Amino acid sequence: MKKLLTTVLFLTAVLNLWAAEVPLVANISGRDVSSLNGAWNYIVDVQEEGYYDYRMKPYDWGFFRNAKPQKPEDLIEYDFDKSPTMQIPGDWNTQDERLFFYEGTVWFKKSFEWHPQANRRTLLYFGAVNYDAYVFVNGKKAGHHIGGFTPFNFDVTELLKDGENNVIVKVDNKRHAEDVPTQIFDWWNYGGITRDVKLVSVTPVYIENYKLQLASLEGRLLNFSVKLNKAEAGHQVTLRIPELKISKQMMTGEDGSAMIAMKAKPQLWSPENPKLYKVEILLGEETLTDEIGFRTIETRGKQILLNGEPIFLKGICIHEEKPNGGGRANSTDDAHTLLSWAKELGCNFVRLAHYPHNEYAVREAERMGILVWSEIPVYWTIAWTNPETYTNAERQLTDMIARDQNRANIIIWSIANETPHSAERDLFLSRLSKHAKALDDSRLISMAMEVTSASNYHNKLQDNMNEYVDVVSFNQYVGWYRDVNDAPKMMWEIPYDKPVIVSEFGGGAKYGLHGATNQRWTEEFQENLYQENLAMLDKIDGLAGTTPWILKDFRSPRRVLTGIQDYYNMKGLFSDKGEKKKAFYVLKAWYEKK
Ligand code: GCB
Repeated sequence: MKKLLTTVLFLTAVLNLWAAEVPLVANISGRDVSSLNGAWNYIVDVQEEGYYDYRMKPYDWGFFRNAKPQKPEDLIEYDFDKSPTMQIPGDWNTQDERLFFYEGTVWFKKSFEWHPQANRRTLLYFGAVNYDAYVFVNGKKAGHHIGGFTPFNFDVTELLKDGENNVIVKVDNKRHAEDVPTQIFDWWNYGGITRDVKLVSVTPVYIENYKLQLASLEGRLLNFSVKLNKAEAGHQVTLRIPELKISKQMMTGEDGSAMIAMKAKPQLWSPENPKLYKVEILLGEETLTDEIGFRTIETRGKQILLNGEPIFLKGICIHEEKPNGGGRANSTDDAHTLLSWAKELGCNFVRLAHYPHNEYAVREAERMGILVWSEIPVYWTIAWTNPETYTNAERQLTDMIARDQNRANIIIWSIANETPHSAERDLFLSRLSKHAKALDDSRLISMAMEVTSASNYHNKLQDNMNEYVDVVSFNQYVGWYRDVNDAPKMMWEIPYDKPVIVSEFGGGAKYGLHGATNQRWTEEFQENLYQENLAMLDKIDGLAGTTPWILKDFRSPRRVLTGIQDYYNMKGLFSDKGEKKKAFYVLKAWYEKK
């Protein structure tokens, strides 16, 4: 009897505690999901009272228990159900005035009905939480995740019950030197559950990820590979592309994956013809549907070739911020507005700075025929020698690629922005570059390098990371942070036989402020800066594209000049409200000639 009791107790403990982070499921929009978006209760917890006791030890009776008084004399000093609500997905800074500058901890709670189905498992998926998230389901820990811009999911099957359930998330967006990004950066540190939350219903064995690509133009060979969540042989997977009359079956091997190559003559995806094919992947009774485009991207000497033809990348940098001061962008509509502005400018390319943007943005760009540079927030002075910092950066890179590896429009994975030279940094970045190539050798690797100064107007790019990139990119602020009015005299030497992208240049202007061309912050100053910079760019040998800084003014805590910046970086070609500054027309005219 005693033994039985021990076994029962042991099993209960194991089952109760069993929840795990599992590798990311790709193509979330093609899955059987229930949304947990909407109103979530929240409690601002400056001192993390909900997590630590008064001796600063994590305690069992934290807010994640969602406790309620059982007797009149019970003391419980919080109540989610009496606390205010905010919309999820959404940042807290723009939904509660008190939280505009807040960086710290906020708890969120969502209650929902759930009816477990036999022979199905349930994953709890977050599109992104900035930055540090502890997730609890019905009072039990489901998992912990760091990194503010990539998705993650936990298998919470054993934590859910029939009827009412709750998810509680402790979100902390305090900055730390060893984080990715590090302590200082030039954008708003929007906190909260900033992207969709979903419950994903899957079969015990399910398709975790897949890759479908045009391998080469010659012979038009498509490569398909698929990976199940379990390393099990003998599962039949079917790939169908009805419009191409393709229907192929394959069996998984012992590692739970399968691969197949097939001949096909798809129309090629390009900015002029962003053709996507409906693709179905079947495993047992489950069908996963996606829309996939086929193209090739490669370099030849100093050229970038899309589908075998040289292309000039007419780009612009974009931050993931809603137009009109609305905080973090998180929908197809937001993406559509921003990308339409880029189109109006004449762009065929965007640099989604400085972190992976939401999946809606990447997919909308793909439908609109806009090529994408996607990057991780290895920005400025990262803790290069800290092994955990490296693991964190690599994890963000892995998840960015896992989420978006089937997007035809993504042509560049970027691993860093403006990082200071050192042997430690070279080691860190070279490892990231090798990791990206190992996961995906079908795209180009780049990073935004720096040339900080010139002697006698001669600028030379010298960076050991040259070996580890396919495209040499660099940011430069001639006319703004340096050498005002000297752009016409500048010469550039890029001693590498690789395509060159000027991944940033620009200057600030307040929409509607007019004056002389040498008066800072006027539209005329910015207009002149663009004229001079574009003439300078025309003299760079091997220039294959540019992404000026930036599409729209965006919030930044670094930008404190009252009356001009008011916490906005003003380098946008559009104001925050979508008004075009004069420099917009200069760049547009230049792109029309390219
Ligand atoms: C840069 C950074 C970017 C900044 C920009 C600026 O070099 O890459 O994140 O916002 O300059 O405006 O100073």
